[in-house]
Amino acid sequence: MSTRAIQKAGAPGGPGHYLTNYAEARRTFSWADARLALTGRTDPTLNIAAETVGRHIAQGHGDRRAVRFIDRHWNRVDLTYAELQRRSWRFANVLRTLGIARGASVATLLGRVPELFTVALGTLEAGDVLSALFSAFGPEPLKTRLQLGHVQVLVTTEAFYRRKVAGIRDALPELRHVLLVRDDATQAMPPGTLDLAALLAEAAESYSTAPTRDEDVALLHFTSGTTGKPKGVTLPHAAVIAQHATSRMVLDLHPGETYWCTADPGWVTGIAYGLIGPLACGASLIVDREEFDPERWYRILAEERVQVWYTAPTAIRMLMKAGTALARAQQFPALRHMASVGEPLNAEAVTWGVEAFGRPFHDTWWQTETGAIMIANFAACEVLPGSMGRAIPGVEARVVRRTAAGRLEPIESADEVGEIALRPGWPSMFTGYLENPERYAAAFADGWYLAGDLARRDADGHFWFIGRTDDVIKSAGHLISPFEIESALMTHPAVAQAAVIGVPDPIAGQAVKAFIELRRGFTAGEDLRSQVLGHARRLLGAAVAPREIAFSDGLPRTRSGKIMRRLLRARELGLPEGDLSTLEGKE
Ligand code: 6R9
Repeated sequence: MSTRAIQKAGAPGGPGHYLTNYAEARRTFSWADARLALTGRTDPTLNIAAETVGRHIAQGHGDRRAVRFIDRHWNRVDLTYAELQRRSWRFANVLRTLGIARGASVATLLGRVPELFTVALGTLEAGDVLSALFSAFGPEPLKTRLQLGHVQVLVTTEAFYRRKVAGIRDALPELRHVLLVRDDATQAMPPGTLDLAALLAEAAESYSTAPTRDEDVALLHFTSGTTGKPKGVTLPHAAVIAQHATSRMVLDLHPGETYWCTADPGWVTGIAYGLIGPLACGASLIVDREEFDPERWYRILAEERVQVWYTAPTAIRMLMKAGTALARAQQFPALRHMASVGEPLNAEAVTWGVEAFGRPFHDTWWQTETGAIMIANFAACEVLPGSMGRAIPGVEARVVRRTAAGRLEPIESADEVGEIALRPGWPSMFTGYLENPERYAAAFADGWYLAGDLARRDADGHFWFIGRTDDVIKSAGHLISPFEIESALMTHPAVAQAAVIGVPDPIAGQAVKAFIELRRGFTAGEDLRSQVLGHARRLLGAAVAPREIAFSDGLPRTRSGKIMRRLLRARELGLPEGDLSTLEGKE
């Protein structure tokens, strides 16, 4: 735990850090001030779209570049803040013309394309709820989420529609409209769809922003649990206050700076820090439409003169694997701050940053439920490689244990592992799990929100990640529910029972491994393995389907017949099986 701290010099010639003295920032920070710094008002109304885009136009920065999209052929498309506003207003009008009422759910199933920004901001302008879905999902997880979210409008591409949505459309009676980004305008539209570009072209270009209140739901993100369906996490419009404040305090992002968040919009980071937070800061965003490629990424960092970069451990480890020389072949004089999120950032990855870029990666911790970064290594502070950092100003975070009397109490010693607990009261905290108040209530006890992550906390308040309290898998930064994968596997006629665990993977952190028991009459073998794997990929999408399938004669079960994933994992990893009370976890 006592990895050597990386001391840092200030950023020569760069802007001063927003947070220079941690202790003082904790003493003086208030969410009321953070709100005022964003909106300039104290009344409890605000709208994310107005605070991220409209505000800069009102302040005379409409001509500033808001986003630059880079495509496969290195063509760049730039949108100014003013253009973003015009497009989002048009989309808000499209929703009204289609008869969509305020508060309805609008989902996107899109890659990192300009239309994503139009639809996301337009939906928020209109006071509707944005749900950005992961475009690598297959039809099954999409169906579950579109149903759970009562989604009325889906915006997707023609290709995604044909491949993933057309086949489940009958199961989505609440889905009123599907709007398509067209690949080929000469082809006929699939039945039951509308052309997004045509609707935007006909729509009026001005819109009066919906007067949403702080607590009105703005965003719906799906996250995974151990059992049952995914959880629909609702975040309020006030989330922008915390996303803005942390984009400044943690990402140290200044107006006009070039910023690159590599997260996909289908996960919470891609919306909170790939769109809302940095736009609220008045930054200039880089969006790469392509998938990961080391040379491409270095070229983007160098040519675009990226100043602040927010990425993830899996990507960093892939860059490390491609070799330090590749990074060193380029110069990154503009790059002044690098941060990471989503999975444990190993100490080697932090220090590799120094080797390759002359500066460490700054780990940050948060969750869909917290809506914004909660624990972080700050730009102006020394970095302890392997530590997630300290609680942000405005948030009290501890690790807690349960006393014999059943109460939660903070642990004072770094020697003891406990669960991360946060005192509620920050503006981006989730307002509920959709239609699951019991699960929401269960996340709170004794005045704490319990995050479901295990950690140690040292005397200076640095958090060191240990693991999760549940069986949820984090692979390449994506939160994956074992239950959802098991359910999909069990729809194959040969599969009687399935159990899914995460196994260590040097790059992705964890990889998904499935164990299956066969029905009578089926024989284990390579043929069947690839059939079941193909079936899982078709239903789930390759990004979340198991990487490995093993046949099992008898999966370990509790007396009540529940599969013991923890025991399975202990056996797989060669860990002691003895203490089954801990292996069982707290399902
Ligand atoms: C933002 C995001 C949340 C879970 C979280 C934890 C893991 C996130 C981490 C980290 C170790 C970090 N996690 N950041 N683990 N170190 N710096 O990722 O949200 O998809 O909801 O996942 O991810 O387990 O509880 P989400």
